[in-house]
This record gives sequence, C-alpha cells and structure tokens, in this order.
Amino acid sequence: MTLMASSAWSRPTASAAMAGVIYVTITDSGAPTSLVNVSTPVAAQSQMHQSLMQNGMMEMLPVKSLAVAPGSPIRFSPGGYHIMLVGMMQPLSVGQTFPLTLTFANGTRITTTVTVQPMTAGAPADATDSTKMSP
Ligand SMILES: [Cu+2]
Repeated sequence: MTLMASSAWSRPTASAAMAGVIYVTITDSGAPTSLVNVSTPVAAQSQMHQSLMQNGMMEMLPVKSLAVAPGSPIRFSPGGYHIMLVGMMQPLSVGQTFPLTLTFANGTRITTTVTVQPMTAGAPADATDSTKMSP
C-alpha cells in the first residue's frame, strides 16, 4: 500500500455534545492523490478543517480535499489542519481507541486506529487553538 496513515490521535471530550478532534499524518510513496473524505463510527459527521488566524481571531475553515504526494505528507496538527467530529455518539475518554477511515481521490481507502490522548498531549501547540474545539 502506498498511502499510509500514522500517529492518529484524539482528545477527550467532556460530553457527547462537545465536538471531537482527530490529528493524523498521511504519507504517500506512490502517485500523488488527495484526501477527499474522512469518517469514523464515533461521530455522525467528520469534517476536515483548517485553523487560520483572521483579524486576530482563530477561525476554522472547511477543507474539501488535501493533496498528498511523495515528500509532501498531510500533517493534521493542533493549530493547523484537523478532523472535526460533530454529533458524537458518546464522549471520548483517555486511552480509548476507535477507527478512522480515509478515502482518497484515486479510490484508495485506508482505516487507521485513533488513540485518545490526555489534554496535555501536543503542548505547547495547545496555546493556539486546540482548546477551542467545542462549538
Ligand atoms: Cu474544526
């Protein structure tokens, strides 16, 4: 398989009403393609977002697709691209794992395992936006 997902992680949510977030790294050792869909059974909707500073405010913009090619991985990370989970089936707790399915424009579909990490994971990027994931 030429497309690989690694280091998929998430954060705990206090309640099912809170949006979840997933970060993952995707590498490509074959032909260039793009990530066009993300899904997980733990949420009704999974959306790709980009955090951007606009007029001094951190905003999130929807992303339709993300290009990936050899040497140009996709890196979802706090303060940048993230996968946002809306309509959680249940709150996420530290240590829990769940599947994430990634679909690419070339038809490839891969599933990886996401691990819920403590809120302190990913610091110091925490200082930018990741604590504002709740709607
Ligand atoms: Cu978001």
